[in-house]
Amino acid sequence: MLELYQFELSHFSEKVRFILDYKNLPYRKIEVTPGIGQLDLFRLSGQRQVPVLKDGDDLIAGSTAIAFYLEKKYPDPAILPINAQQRALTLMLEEWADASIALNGRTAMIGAFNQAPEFRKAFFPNQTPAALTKLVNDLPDAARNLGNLVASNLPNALKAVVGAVPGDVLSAGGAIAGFGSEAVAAAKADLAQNLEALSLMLSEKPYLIGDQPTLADFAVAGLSMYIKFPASPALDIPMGLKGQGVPGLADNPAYKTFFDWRDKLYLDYRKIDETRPPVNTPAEGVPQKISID
Ligand SMILES: N[C@@H](CCC(=O)N[C@@H](CS)C(=O)NCC(=O)O)C(=O)O
Repeated sequence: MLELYQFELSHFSEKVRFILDYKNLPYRKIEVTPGIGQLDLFRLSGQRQVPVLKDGDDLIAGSTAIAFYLEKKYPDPAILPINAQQRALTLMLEEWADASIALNGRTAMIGAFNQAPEFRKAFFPNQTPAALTKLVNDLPDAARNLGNLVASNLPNALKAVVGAVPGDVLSAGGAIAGFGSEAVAAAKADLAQNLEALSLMLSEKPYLIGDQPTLADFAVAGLSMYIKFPASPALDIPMGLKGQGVPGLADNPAYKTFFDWRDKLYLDYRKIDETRPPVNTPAEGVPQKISID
């Protein structure tokens, strides 16, 4: 069976999961632990980022390389159109999604994490001790060292998004360092333009190019994950994150066409992984059902 080395909360991994599901390819997810697990990944693949696909003796790193590999080895159903113009547009949109949507989405989402306490809390799996969530949320201004200590305990969900951990992950104020308000505002402005373009493109047709889904659709849908976390049960992410996203974008009615389109793509093509135990265990203090046979 195919094996996907991934973070559940990685938008590049989501792009690949979409393609695997669309092509009806069963696969086993191998959740890489951010930080330590990436050392093993480096030994395996010569680089430390997810996604990496293992197919027998073949090992492919990077979402685009994986997409092209899958298209060659498992061509039906196709994600690259035959028609030259459509194929060109597909390749162009995929690259644009990888570069613009993915990077700006990450910056804008971390900006929201820094600025909105409720959104910040949603990153913690339900089983995270209340004391730790409180510590991160109430981090005092002069707590740089404490911040780094706490950073090493940040939920894997967040580490996956931030990348390499920790060192200087948290600034003195408890915000993720390196994501200043100007960078965040610029990222949000670029995303607003992208979302407007996508909503216009999708206002009269079901897919970005032609009348079948292509690599462009799966790249855009997957890589827009951080702008608004999909509510789909196909994604095993903390419950509190589902449907949440960057204020001003995720909740903006001007982009409803886009997010409705994405919801439908999830409904039609993403599959629920039945083999993996859910990460969303009940919250602390919530009574749990115990079944006795
Ligand atoms: N160009 C790569 C980008 C992959 C990437 O950025 N992966 C992120 C997760 S979404 C990662 O592994 N981050 C951890 C790190 O950089 O240490 C692709 O298309 O797959």
